[in-house]
Amino acid sequence: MSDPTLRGTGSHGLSRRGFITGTGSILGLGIVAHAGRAVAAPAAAVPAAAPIENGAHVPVLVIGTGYGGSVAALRLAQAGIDVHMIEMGMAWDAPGADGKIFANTTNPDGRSYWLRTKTEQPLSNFLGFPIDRDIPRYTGILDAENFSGITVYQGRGVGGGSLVNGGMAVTPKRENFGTVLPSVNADEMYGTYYPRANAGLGVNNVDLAWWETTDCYQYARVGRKHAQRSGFPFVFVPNVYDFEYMKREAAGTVPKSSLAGEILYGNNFAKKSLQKTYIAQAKATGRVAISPLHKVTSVAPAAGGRYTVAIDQINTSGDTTATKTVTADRVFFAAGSVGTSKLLVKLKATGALPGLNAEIGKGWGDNGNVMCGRANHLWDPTGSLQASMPTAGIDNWTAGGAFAEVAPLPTGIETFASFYLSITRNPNRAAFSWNAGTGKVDLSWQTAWKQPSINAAKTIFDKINAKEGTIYRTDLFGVYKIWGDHLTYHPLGGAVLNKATDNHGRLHGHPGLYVIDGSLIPGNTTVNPFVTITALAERNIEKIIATDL
Ligand code: FAE
Repeated sequence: MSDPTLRGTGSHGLSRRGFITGTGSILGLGIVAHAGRAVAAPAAAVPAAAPIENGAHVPVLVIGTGYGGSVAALRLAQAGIDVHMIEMGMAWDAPGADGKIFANTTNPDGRSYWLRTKTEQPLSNFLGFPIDRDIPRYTGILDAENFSGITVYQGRGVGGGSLVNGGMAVTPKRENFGTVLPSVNADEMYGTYYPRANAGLGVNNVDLAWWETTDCYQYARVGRKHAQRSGFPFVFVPNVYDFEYMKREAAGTVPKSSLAGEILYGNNFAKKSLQKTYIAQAKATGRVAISPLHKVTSVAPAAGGRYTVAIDQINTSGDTTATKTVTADRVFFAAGSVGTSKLLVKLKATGALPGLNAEIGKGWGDNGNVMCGRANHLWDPTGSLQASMPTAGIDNWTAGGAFAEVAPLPTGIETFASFYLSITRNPNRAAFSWNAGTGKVDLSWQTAWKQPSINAAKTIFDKINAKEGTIYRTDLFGVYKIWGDHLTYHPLGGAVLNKATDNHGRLHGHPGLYVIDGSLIPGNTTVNPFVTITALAERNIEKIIATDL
C-alpha cells in the first residue's frame, strides 16, 4: 500500500498567509477570487497582459514561468514588489481552430512541438514502425532539445513544464533527502516548505476505491499485480490532476482530458498547471506582468547596481520581431535547468557576468531517467482506455536504486504492454560549456552514461519478467531496442545550490542575481522533481525577501 512520504503532505503552508489553495474550481477561478482578497492592493501601474517595453525599468525581472519562477513571482508580489516575468513560449490562453487550446497526444500538430517540422516523440516507434510525423513549424508547447548525448524534453509557455508533465507530485522519502539537497535543512523542508509547495500546487490523491474498479487504471492494477508478485513495494503517488473531474470524465458527464489521452502537449481541462495555481494567484495581486514570446538573451551589470537585460521578442515562427533592452534591480534566473545553465554559461564565458564562479554549468544530471516497456501475455490486457495521469510507482530505490513510474500508453487501443519511466540512482554528472565556434552551449552528457540507470531498472524488470514469463518490448524506441536511454524529462543542475550560488540561490559575484529553478538541484531527486523544485523555491524566496528586499 501507499508509503505516506510519497503522498501529498497536507494542506497548510499557504493558508497561514490567508490563501485558499488547490481545491477550488478546476479553472482556478475560486482560487483567484480568494487570493485577490488576501493580498496587498493591486499596483495600478502594472497591467497584467502588457508585454515589456523597450527601455523599461522593473524592480524584479524573472526569466521563465515554470515552478521556480512562479513561486518567486507570487511571493515577491505578496511582499509588495512589482515583478515582470519573461517567457520565451506562448501564453496558451486561446483556443486553436479546433476550439481547443492544446493538441491531443495521439494527433500532434504545430502546437505540439517547439519550432520543429517533424515530431520527436519520446516513443519513436510502435510495432517497429516509426511514428513521428511532419508538422508545421510553430512555437509549440514541448521542446525536444537535442544535445550530442541526450534529448532533453521541456515545456515551453506560460507555466513551463507544468503544461506538459504528468502531474506526478512526489515528495522524496525523507531518508533520501540528504542525497537530494545535502546543504538544506531537512526538518525545515519537511516541516514547512514541502507542505507549502503541495498546498500551493493543488496536489490531490486518487480515490483508491474508484481506482480499484475503473477501466482507465487497469494498466496500473496490472502494474501493481506484477510488482507485488515479484515482491516489490507498490506505492500510490499524488498528482495535480483533479481526480474528482477524472471520475466525471469516466462517467461521461464532462469533456474528457486525461481519459482522452491528453498529456505531453497540454491538458485542456483538469490538470492544475501553474497557470491555474501559482500564476493565477500571482496575477491576481495586480503586481505581476508576463511577456510571452519574449526570450532573454543577456544579463549584464548596469549603473547603480542594476542589471541590463536584453530580450528578443519572437513571433510564432520563431523569428525575432523586436529586440528590447530593459533594466532591473534584481533578476531571477528561472529558465529551467537547461535554460538557466545555458544563459549563465554563455554570460560567464563572453564576459557579460565575469564574477560568476567556476561551478557555473556543472553538476548536471538527468534524474536517472530511463524508459522501457514489457510485453504482457494475452490474458493480461492493460486496457484500451488508459488515464494519461500516472498514480503509482514501484519503489526499489533502497535495494536497487530505481523508482519506476507505472506509466500509461494512452494509444486508444489494447497494446498488451506495461510501460515504465524509471528514476534511477545514476552517479554521472555532465557540464555545460560555451562553444565559441558555434556560438552555442554544449552539454557533455554521453549516451553510454545511462548504463547505471539501465542496470538499476533491470533490478525491477528482469525479476518481473522472470516471474511472469514475459519479455521486454523491443519495438518502442527503434527496431530491436529495449531501453529508452536517449532522453530525460527531468533535467536538474547546472547552477548547483551552495556551489554556483550561496545556500539560498544568490549567484556569487553579482549581488541581485538569483537562481530559483531546477538548476539548483544537483542532478537527482530520487522521485519526480517538481515538488522539490517548488519547495526549494519557497524556502529560498522566503529568505531572500526577508534579508535582501
Ligand atoms: P521549467 O518548468 O522548465 O520552466 C522554465 C521556463 O523558462 C520555461 O517555460 C521556458 O520556456 C522558459 N525559458 C527558458 N529559457 C528562457 C529564456 N532565455 N527566456 C525566457 N524564457 C525562457 O523549469 N516532474 C514531476 O515532478 N512529475 C511529473 O509527472 C513530470 N512529468 C514530466 C513529463 C514531461 C513530458 C516533462 C517534459 C517533464 C516532466 N516533469 C515531471 C519534470 C518537470 O516538469 C520539470 O522538472 C519542471 O518543469 C522544472 O521546473 P523549473 O522551474 O526548473
